[in-house]
Amino acid sequence: MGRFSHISDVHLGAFNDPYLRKRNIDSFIWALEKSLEENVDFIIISGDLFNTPIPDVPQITNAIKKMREIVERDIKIYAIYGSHDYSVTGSSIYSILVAAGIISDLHRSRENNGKIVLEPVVDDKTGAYIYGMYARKGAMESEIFEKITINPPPEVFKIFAFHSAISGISKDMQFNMPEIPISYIPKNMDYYAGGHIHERIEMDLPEYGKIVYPGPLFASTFVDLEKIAKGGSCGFYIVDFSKGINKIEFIENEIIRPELVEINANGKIPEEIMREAISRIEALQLDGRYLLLKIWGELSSGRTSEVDRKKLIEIVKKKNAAGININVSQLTSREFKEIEIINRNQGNIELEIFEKFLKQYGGKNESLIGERGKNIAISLLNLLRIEKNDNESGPDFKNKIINATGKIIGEEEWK
Ligand SMILES: [Mn+2]
Repeated sequence: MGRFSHISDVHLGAFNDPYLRKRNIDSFIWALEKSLEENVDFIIISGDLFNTPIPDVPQITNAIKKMREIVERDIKIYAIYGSHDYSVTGSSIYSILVAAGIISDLHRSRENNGKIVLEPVVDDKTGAYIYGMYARKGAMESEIFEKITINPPPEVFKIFAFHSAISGISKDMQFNMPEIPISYIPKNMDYYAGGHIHERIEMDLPEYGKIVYPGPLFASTFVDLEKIAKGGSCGFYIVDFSKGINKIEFIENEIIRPELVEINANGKIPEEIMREAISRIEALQLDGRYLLLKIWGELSSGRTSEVDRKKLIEIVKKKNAAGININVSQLTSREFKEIEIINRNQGNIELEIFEKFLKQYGGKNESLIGERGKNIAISLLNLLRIEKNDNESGPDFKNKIINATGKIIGEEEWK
């Protein structure tokens, strides 16, 4: 008999807005306390515990303290790297927590004849066999996924933790990231602890088993918040098992339910948008509530910047709202098409450019073309974005970048 919590996509450190940032961290502390109250034997976090490899440290200190408290009560926190936790330079809070013994990283592997054999972590309290497969940015883990093999004894309770979208089952609509074919996923597990997809999915798959994505514990983007505002749920799972699963329960996180105002801007001018936004905000009871304002569509004339966000924020403040988040990422203008480019997601523009460029590239080096070439290009670009830390020496920084470059390109190809 055993019981565990399955938490995913926490994204600690997400949001610039202090109100949302605190709700995000409080959600994690709540989930840990709830797990303690429910007497779980262990906790699994299936990736994206952090929003960036090194989030703002003072902001996350309370979350780390709570994790330590849990571990001191002899409850293990098992986890895998999510696409947001990992840094090619190896500098991440996640890796520090592993080194400090607060997180038990689940990914254990060894190579055998071109295969990658995943080794289990056997939970000492329950005897559960837990396997973990990490994620990398842009689903670069898929190359390794293809080669993994698992040989568990038949009689044990088996969990497979991963942080990837699976084709045909779970699509990453929000970040538009590549998917892993289901054939790469090891069969015959009792529980698949999924992460990465910001959507709650629970399904039984023949030959596999129970596949569960809790979705985000709270939220890390406007889209996540929008889903909650529209009545969607966020939270985590508590699972009871013996030889197989006995019970699965979703614990809903009710920390906030934002109010959503959506304005269709098609064929309107900025003054009309402002008038509509103000009258709709004025009609709301906003005391202590958080407002999401989404303005989308194509303005018939004028610039998107003429939608006066400062003024809207002032109005919402006067109504004692907890805050406001204005989203104009899908607002364009017929007159000023260039604005459309500015509003498009930066990552998508980069991907598009690399894709186009790779099609023109006439080189023979196979590792530099196709998906792999694209992944290498994106990873190198991300690497070059990293700035030197205040306390880091020049040569240390240089070595870190050179080593990471070697890892991205593949050491052999350097020689
Ligand atoms: Mn995530």
